Amino acid sequence: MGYRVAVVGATGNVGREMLAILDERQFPVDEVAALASRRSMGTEVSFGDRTLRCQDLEQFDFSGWDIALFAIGSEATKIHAPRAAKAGCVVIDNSSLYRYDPDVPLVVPEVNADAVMGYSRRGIIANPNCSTAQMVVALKPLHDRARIKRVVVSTYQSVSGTGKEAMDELWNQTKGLYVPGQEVAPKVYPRQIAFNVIPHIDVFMEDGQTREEWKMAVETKKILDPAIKVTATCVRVPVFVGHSEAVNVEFEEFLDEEEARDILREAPGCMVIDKREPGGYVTPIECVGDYATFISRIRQDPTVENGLNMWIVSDNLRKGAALNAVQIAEVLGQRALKKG
Ligand code: 11C
Repeated sequence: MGYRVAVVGATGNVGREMLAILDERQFPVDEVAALASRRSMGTEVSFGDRTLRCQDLEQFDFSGWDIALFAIGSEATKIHAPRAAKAGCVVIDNSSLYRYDPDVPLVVPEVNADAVMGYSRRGIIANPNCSTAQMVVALKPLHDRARIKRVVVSTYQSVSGTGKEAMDELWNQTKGLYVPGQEVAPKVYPRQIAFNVIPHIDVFMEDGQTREEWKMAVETKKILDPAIKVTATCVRVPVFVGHSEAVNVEFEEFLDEEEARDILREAPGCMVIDKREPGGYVTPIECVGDYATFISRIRQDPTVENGLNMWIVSDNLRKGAALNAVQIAEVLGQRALKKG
């Protein structure tokens, strides 16, 4: 006996990945519903070798459904997630709407799987921001060994984090630069993204940081340890899929780079590719379609007492979103919503 699972936002970048990963990981389903806004009603999406026709989210009755994986904007989530939870369907939400609610667990299974049980408070579990998810997977085993005090992170985030329109903008702008008269003006982003980098993701806050930068700090505290200080600079780069992060970590205790490498090699969800030679590291292109969080360039930072530097790369649509959501569903299935 399997679960009845609804994927909400099934036509989007993340929704499609959710369907692909449910199938790849053979999540035990009896039935899958693909839900989308009315204008996508009837659109066909793939679920393994099957084709699902999208149903109208507005009209969908969640009664009798076990789990809903939400990958839509916060405004629509605000209406439909409580409606699903009230009908008894546990919501795993990829938006930022509930992440900071103390009654909603924010979960990365490799880090705080036990927190899943907090689902019972509101019937909702939140999925973190993509740049946070991959970072905490790598930080957790190192924190367990040497206690992290402070993290300084600079991100190199792909345009798929913004959505399909942004991917089209990068593609069309890049092509347009080579064809006189076909230049494409910035629309999704405030500056040209082709052959450029933009130090701005999400909205600006009063203190000058962006909300993406704020999220990385606040979410790391909620998932891993409230004592860890995080300062971030988040940058959009002309890459289609895969977020990269240059991470500087300061620990309470000394941690040798060799030991850090060994710890990360054994850690769940982590894959170390770290040869000190040209190409002996991971770039976003190699991580696309993979589940792992890749760690390269692990090295001592001699400018602080107990410092390490590293380079962390992952598929932002997978570990940063869809995979993490399906992993949460797996934990929920094992620990709470047992079937069969
Ligand atoms: C980006 N990290 O790359 C964002 C996308 O809070 O879930 C995900 C935003 C979020 O633009």
